[in-house]
Amino acid sequence: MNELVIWTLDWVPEGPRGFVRDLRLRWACEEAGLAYSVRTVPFEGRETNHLSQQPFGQVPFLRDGGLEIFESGAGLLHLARKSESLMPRDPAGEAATVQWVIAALNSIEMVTVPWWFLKISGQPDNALSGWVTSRLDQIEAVLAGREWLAADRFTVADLLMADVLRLPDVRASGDRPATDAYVRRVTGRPAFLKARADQLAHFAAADARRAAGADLPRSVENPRHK
Ligand SMILES: N[C@@H](CCC(=O)N[C@@H](CS)C(=O)NCC(=O)O)C(=O)O
Repeated sequence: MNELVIWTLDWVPEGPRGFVRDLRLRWACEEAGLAYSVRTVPFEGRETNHLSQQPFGQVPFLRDGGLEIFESGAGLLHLARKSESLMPRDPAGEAATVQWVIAALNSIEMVTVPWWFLKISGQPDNALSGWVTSRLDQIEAVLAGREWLAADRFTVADLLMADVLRLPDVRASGDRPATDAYVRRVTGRPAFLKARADQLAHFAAADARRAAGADLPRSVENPRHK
């Protein structure tokens, strides 16, 4: 059976909860109504304990039958090929969706993540601040003129762009009303709310098991799509 399996960490500290990137894949599966389960690799030793599945020691990665795919963007595009709800089937709509998926990763997140990392490492005004401001202003100008990034409808490009833009430090970095409205609109979708709640529940359950001294499970069935 070609069961979709999303891999994440068995536990993380409070800070990243609700933002661990398995949420992107959960969210896409929820949008598309695809059945999936969630399995885990240990947080302790993550740098080396799953390098055969994710060569950078990170999560998420996805299994689909005999296929294993790492990088959340690659996983999203794989899921988008399974469901028109995530990506239109006409060539123009598909090209626009892929283009904005890459833009979210390579033109926005590529700047915001290192900026954020320097910020939380004690350099709030770091060398990347100007670059972040300019990229966020540019995407603000795009979003001021349209509701969705591609094909005049929700696509996986919106899922990813909103996930990149919703980071609290990014949201707090300036007054950008179109971006705020966009992030609210996209993250108000029931599929996002369910994916986020499920991720939070997953880590809360891990807290409870750790407190009880029990082993953390490697597999968590998704209750909705079993
Ligand atoms: N480019 C990767 C980034 C993955 C990533 O940053 N994963 C984080 C969780 S959201 C992680 O595994 N962090 C643990 C670590 O780097 O040690 C992707 O999009 O999949």
